[in-house]
Amino acid sequence: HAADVVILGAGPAGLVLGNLLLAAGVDCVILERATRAQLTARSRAGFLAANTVRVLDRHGLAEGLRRHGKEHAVCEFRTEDGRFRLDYGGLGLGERHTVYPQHLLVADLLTHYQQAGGQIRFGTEAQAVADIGTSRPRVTVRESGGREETWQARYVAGCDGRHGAARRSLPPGSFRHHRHDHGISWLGLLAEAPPSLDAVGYAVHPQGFAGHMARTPSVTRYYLQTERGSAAEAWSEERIWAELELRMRATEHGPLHRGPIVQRAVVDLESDVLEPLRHGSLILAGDAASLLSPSAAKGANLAVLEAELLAEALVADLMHGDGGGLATYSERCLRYIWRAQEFSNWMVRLLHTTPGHDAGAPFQDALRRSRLDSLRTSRSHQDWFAEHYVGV
Ligand code: RFL
Repeated sequence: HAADVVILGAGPAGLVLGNLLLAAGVDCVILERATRAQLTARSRAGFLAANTVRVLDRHGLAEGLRRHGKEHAVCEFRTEDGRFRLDYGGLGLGERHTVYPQHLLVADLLTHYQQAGGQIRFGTEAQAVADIGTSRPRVTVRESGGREETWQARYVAGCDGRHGAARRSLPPGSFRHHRHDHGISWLGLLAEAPPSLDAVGYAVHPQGFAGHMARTPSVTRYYLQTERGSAAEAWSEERIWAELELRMRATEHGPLHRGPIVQRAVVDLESDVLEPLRHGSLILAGDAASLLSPSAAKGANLAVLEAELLAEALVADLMHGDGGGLATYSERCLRYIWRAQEFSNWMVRLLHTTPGHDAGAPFQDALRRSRLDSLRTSRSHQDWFAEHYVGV
């Protein structure tokens, strides 16, 4: 098998890239480990930044989110010092989020790609990418039936996430792997219940962080900070709601709309960056390039931004013989990646109390409280927050 560009992974990065290459007439194929049903049922992100919507709009990929997404521009902080709301749509650059569940976006992108005649192989797991130092890289794959095959390409786009084959295929010593474990874990929950407030809710509590994010009129995402290593199954529905109500201070600020918990999974807050993003004919985008802690909802947004940059660079190279875009792709993406990492890291420190057994904990905790106080009262701090919160 052969294609000019072999794309590994059909998440937001791989599918945006595939759609853009296809529209420009580039011969490409997407190889995806999951089945179509698995792919379009995986509920993850929901907050799309203004720039993400602009990118999707520019390429005619925003019809579903324009029709069913909801604009969102307010967040509410609940702390030991009371609560305050930031109407971030009226601050900073005046940009808003569009709330549209990631699995619906993935389904839209997939439908668009296939209707345009795009090639995709489901149930096809990339094992390794070889010969990346040449202009004929090869991808070995295993199909769900166990059959092994090889794809030959001019370029391979590694959009297969953090545990994919692209990362594994990088020659040791050829890249820097910056890693940070925040030492914090969240229990990510999906409740079949309408949102409880008309804002994103961030609750800072001595028992730990709790978060509230609307998804659709009947589904809401909640987060509960939990002990590292604790099992999601250890949380009964009763315990989840009791803990959410306690941390979100429901007695003071109003009850939560309860409903069945339909998904629960523990996420360790970790961040990493692989530098550089290009290794000869293998190029990384999305979570394969950099993982962000979910604290600031940046991952899917960066994936879309990088996919557009990569598509432009590949089209220039393959259609016009201009390799300039590919030469600077890594450097340009890394600027966005580190800005997003910086803001996500700031959010982690804003939202979590420091564990009490740490000797510096009371000092760090006082700083966090002061940081929130500044955000509550300083217009310039609020403008800074809004610009980085919605932007990528
Ligand atoms: P994806 O979406 O993980 O897609 C990678 C695809 O590659 C496939 N794959 C392989 N295919 C072939 N061969 C292999 N060897 C393969 N290995 C893997 C996988 O099956 C998959 O289909 O990566 P991509 O495209 O880079 O997109 C990244 C985003 O999915 C991710 O950053 C976001 O979901 C992060 N994130 C959020 N981002 C936001 O921008 N806003 C949010 O509100 C938000 N909320 C979240 C999130 C991530 C979460 N989790 C899962 C930690 C909430 C949560 C709970």
